[in-house]
Amino acid sequence: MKKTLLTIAGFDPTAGAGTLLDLKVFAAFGFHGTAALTAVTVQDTKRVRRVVPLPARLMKDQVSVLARDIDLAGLKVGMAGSRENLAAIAGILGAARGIPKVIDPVFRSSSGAGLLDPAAVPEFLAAIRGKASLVTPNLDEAGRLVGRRLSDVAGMKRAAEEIYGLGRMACLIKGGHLEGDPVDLLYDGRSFTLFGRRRLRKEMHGTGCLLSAAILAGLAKGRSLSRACEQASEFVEQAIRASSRVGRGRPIFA
Ligand code: PXL
Repeated sequence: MKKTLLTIAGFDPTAGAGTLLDLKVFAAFGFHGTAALTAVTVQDTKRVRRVVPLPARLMKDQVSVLARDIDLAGLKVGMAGSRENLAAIAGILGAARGIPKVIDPVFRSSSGAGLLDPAAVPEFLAAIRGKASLVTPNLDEAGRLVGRRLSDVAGMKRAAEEIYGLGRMACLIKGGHLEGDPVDLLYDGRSFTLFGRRRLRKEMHGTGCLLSAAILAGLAKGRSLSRACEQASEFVEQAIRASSRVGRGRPIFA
């Protein structure tokens, strides 16, 4: 029987990010993908125009009814959309024991739209503390979690230790916005692993969603955290190379 993964995230009509993208990644790794929506966005491949969070109760019911029927092999959380949804997500994570759980903190879209109130950072941490296998902030999101700007690998290392301490969970800080070649940094509470890549000339929408979905798939296949991160990083690099411009904005995984 095919194993099933769940993404709890937002709806991007272009399918370049959010739930629609996650389902494609799960399928690419041989899983059946399911999705519970946190919010609906109005956007094209250029920018986000509107974000409407769904009622927390509706989000929670989608997950609880699904999880009573289908045994999930893992779940990921992307854009939460609202503080009420964060509180409901805390309950969902607490109930989903013994499976990999990857949290991608989505605070803002790369085109600049706010996807979660910046003042909700403490609630974000409270919701995931001790309940996730891995959290995957980018440089900006990791900076918000520790309360200072990050600009180099030494700063990322200190931040990863702090985030581990805040939440008792492994942390992969994505260095795609570092100057020069990008370096992702994994800290699992004991040691650091660096994943370096050459900077590609191409920019793609949805790389954060793609990476966290691919890591979840690797973990659900039983891979170690560092192996799952390494393979997901290679998957993202291939996806960027293969991405296409389906509209008038940035290329997506299509
Ligand atoms: O890439 C961040 C992101 C995640 N989820 C949804 C989005 C976006 C960015 O636009 O719309 C639903």
